[in-house]
Amino acid sequence: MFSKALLSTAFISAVSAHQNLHQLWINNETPGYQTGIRMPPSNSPVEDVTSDNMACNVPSTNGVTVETLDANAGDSIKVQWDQSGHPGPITHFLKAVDSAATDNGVGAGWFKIDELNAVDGKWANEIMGANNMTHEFTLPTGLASGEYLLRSEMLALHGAQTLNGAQFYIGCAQLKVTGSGTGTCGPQISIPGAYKADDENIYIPNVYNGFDISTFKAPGGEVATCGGAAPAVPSTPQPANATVPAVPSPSASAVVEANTTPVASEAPVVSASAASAPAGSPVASSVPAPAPSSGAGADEALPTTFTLATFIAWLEGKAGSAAAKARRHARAF
Ligand SMILES: [Cu+2]
Repeated sequence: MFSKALLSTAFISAVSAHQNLHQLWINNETPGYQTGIRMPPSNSPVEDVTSDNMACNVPSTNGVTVETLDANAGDSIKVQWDQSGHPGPITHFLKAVDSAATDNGVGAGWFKIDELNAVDGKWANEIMGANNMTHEFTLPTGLASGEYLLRSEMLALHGAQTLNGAQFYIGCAQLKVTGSGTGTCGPQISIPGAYKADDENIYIPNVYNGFDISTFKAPGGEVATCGGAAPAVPSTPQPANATVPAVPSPSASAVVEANTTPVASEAPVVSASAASAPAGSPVASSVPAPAPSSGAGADEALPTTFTLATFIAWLEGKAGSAAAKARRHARAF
């Protein structure tokens, strides 16, 4: 059983955590806090998957003022995000660019190099939470030399039961890579473009009602291979004890926008269990599927057995219909 104290801590961190990527390490050495990263003007999410901001978040920092970091193909990269209890996966993408300092990242050429969804009932954010909000992966060994944008994406699904309710937290770092690869990496996707609001891994009507997180696969397609080399192997997550960091990151107190979330019942019903297709790939479209036989219940019932992540999600749903929605749409300005 979870203790009451733990639950309330979890609840607080779950509902108060907008987030940014704020630091990275290359082979365990960091250039410093926020160094090499284009920091957006706020820690608010992007929710319109068709927005150019899906590439590298809302532009604020001029990339020219951001240091472009040296790295080698095959290096380990560790990212650290602000504390977050928002349930969902983390993914990483690269895009070869002429200039990491000036390219805005919008459009084709992105390829996925890392993905962590859920392991043993714990979402990536929860696994990271037990590791000081860090996640580690490696740059593909087959990368060609050149400049790249590194895109870190944490997808928060606590609002995914409504269309356009999923939240994308995005941070881009600037890399200059030395590598021996000669080809390109693929499959490649366009951002924006590859994600659709009603993709089955973005719009999940039953996210609070029977959704099996073990079936979830993050948007963006398959992890790429480079020049025939094997794909980078994501680091082995270490789901430690379900320690929930007690200090939520300060989130900007905010002006609340009117929430005009579309009514879910007007949207296509997508079966989450039909998640076998490479979701989020450019060609993937939503798969209309029969409504789950579990019935029409719009009520969000907590299952008799549940994980902490499920409980947090359920709490948010409850906290939520009004307050949490307003909160999650809150903007710093
Ligand atoms: Cu948030």
